[in-house]
Amino acid sequence: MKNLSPADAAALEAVETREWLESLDYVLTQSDKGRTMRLLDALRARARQSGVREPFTSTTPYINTIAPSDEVPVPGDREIERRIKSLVRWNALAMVVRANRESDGIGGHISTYASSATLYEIAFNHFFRGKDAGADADLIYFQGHASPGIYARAFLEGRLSETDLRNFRHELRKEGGLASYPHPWLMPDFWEFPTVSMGLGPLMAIYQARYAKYLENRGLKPASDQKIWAFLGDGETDEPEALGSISLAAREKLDNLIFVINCNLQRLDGPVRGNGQIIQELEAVFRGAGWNVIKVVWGSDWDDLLERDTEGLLVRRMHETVDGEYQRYVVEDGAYLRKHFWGADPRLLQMVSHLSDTQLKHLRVGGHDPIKVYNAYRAAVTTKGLPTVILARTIKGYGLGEAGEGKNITHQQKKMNEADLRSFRDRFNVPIPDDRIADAPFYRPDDKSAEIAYMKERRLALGGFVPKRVVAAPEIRPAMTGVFEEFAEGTKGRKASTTMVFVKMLAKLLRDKEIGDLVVPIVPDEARTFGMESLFRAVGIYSSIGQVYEPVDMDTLLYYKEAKDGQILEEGITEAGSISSFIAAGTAYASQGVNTIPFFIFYSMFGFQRVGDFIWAAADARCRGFLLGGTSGRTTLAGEGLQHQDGNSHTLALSVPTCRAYDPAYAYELATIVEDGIKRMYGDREQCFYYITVMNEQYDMPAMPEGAREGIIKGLYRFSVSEPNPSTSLRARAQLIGSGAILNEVIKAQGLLAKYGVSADVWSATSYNELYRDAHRAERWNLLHPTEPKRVPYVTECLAGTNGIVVAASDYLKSQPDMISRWVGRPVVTLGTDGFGRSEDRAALRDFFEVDARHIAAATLSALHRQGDIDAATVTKAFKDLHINPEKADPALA
Ligand SMILES: Cc1ncc(C[n+]2csc(CCOP(=O)(O)OP(=O)(O)O)c2C)c(N)n1
Ligand SMILES: [Mg+2]
Repeated sequence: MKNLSPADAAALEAVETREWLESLDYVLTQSDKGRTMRLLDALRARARQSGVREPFTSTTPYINTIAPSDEVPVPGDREIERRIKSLVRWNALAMVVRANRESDGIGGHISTYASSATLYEIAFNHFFRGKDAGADADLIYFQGHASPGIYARAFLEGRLSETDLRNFRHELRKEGGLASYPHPWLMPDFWEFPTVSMGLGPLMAIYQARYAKYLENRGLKPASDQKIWAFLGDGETDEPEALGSISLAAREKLDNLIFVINCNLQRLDGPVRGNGQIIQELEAVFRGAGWNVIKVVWGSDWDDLLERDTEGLLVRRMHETVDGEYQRYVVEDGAYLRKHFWGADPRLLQMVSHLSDTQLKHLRVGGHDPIKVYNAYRAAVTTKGLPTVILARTIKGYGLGEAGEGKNITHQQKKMNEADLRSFRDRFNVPIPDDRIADAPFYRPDDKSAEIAYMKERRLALGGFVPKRVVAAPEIRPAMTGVFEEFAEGTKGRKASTTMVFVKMLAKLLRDKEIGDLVVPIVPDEARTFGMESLFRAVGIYSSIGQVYEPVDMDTLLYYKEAKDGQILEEGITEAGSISSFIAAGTAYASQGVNTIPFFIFYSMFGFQRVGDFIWAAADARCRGFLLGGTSGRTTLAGEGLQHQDGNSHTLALSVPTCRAYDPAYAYELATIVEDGIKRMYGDREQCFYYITVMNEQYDMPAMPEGAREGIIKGLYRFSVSEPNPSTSLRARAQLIGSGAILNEVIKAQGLLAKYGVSADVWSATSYNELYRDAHRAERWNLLHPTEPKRVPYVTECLAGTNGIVVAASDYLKSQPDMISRWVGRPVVTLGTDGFGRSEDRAALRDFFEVDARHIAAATLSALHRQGDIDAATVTKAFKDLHINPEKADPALA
């Protein structure tokens, strides 16, 4: 061969290739696929022995994974299904077009659903199981931007009215409207899972699937055939959250999980991988992670061409064509395709010589072919032992033609003129007469029509309509006797941290007869940090396969016990994964019908500011449970420095409307909050979840003062009163407010101030956020009811009968105490920890941030002097005694 001319060598190679392929075909027809595999293995081994080094490949050829010979026909009536799909398409488009005609710029998306209609319709008619399927009911994460299609189907099903559709993106209209995207907060009977912040859906779906297995393995849910479906965009997979945990899904053998990636090759601005192939790239990533990958690239029209591709030319051409070119072929005509795709090789041109340009143009891609999609789903739902991803090639804006199909502007296309509408109608055969087309009217055939009857019949057979959100779990009113009482007594001289108290409380809750089983501790590899290792042995760490090794600490009391029915979700170092488990557990009262109560404890700095978008989605999803920000407090977490010391999270928590955030100092405060929280969320069904910061500083926990309960929950109560000093004027008084570990500094400051003749009461502010919300509620009510007696904010009520300057110190941003200053009725001096943390011990940190007892006392005296309540000599002396350096750098920017 070496001496041959290039042309002869190529010809010889072609002959050789053909002979080999014919041999392979022979084996394929004569024996089974196993024989073929063995033969290929033998060839590979021989080549290796002779020094052939195959390049590593994690992909398969750019063709469908399922061979046509393995396909089954789609059951049911294809013609009716096609008509239904066309009607859904039309109404989805009309909804967006009309919304934008009425209010320019209101938004909405046509192209996403246009590309995924077949992916959804096949699932709706044949796969998705509704709530009536009980434990088998599927959980479905719809692609956020496909919502118009989901609404349009619900309209045809008779679940949404024409008014609802007209009020798409007009939620505030009198009759109500439809939310832009899947938001359970806004449509609690419809949407189950928020998905529109890209990347969150796929990650939450993985942990949802894992949580379903957890519930089954722990006996909290019957074994089922439930599937968790996540529909996502190909562009969305660039979000790290989308692919970040796919290895977990394979490791956990989540065969209840199906990803459907709508590979329309485009995102918002342009192609996802213009210079490459997103389908191949995703295949490599998912295969490498151990998923079952099903590529649905080509429609049935291509089967015959591929069958005739005896030399592998077409497959090679498919493989070498980049996505940017594929996108171009969508917008160009058949002649262009013939020239540029098929024209690459005369033999390819020959292969399609029997097809007209129009036929060439209309060779369908896989994601628009019901047979291909049906067979992919069929394979997915029967796959055992591993998760499945379906990579479906579609066309963005399918059917929009000139108005946007495959164009780079298509994602944003929301307006269509009469001609555009007419051609869309013609393409999908929607029975709207010419004289009405310009209005883009909604269209719903009569209830008795074959289409509507068919849709309903199919959904009935599959367990009812989807999406549908149902709260299936009963309300519970646990007595929790013996769980919280001891914390009201304090530690009687023994030192403890609020973290230790929390862990003890959690251990008792886990043993509670009524709700012990429902408690779900979640931790991202910080259990030892929080002193939770005693729980390992007590309730076990969840492992879907139990423990197949003898742990290194087997002979110790607190060994690392993994068990199939283990209760702790030890997630490893993933706050994003852990919060996804939290969301699955905290919404299980609806999605799985089980009232699980999650307690997710994490390094507080890596909570709100790291996974804040998930926490927002948790609120949207109507999540319940407890988030515990551990090692919190900018000056309370010693040593760890700038990235670890949290002074921010309460401010971030304020932004989440249903999040009740608390910064307790003492055991009884924490106990009161947790007990109240469980009752509120699971008994009263209040729609909220908790964020509680707990600290690692150890100190004596006092007994609960009489009558403190209500104040603890509302956010403020008086901890101690000191009588006015008879030797000074009555005005030399102060009301000192502290929270978290800084409360102890405030109490010390109370003692320091006494030396300067200032008597001070001490208050514990367990939640500035709650005080602020309460005050605004009252203020708003007053504003709207100008002639009625005023409502008094709780914080005003608390401080109304008191005297003296108000000084509030926090281990968080000064904005926390600042939030109540408007309602106190007199100036408030606020101390807080604005700025970057430092690696130091607590004393140095509190000096640096000016929140220790000395600075609290000095701030009080300084303010008292300014308002004329103490003289200059006293404050000057105090500054000297307390070693206050007035020229010290401002920690806010140091
Ligand atoms: C976190 C996040 N970033 C940005 C957006 C804005 N956005 C909405 S859709 C979109 C493009 C979607 O492309 P793709 O995932 O491929 O979905 P397709 O519409 O093509 O099916 C973008 C950038 C978002 N919704 N969420
Ligand atoms: Mg896309």
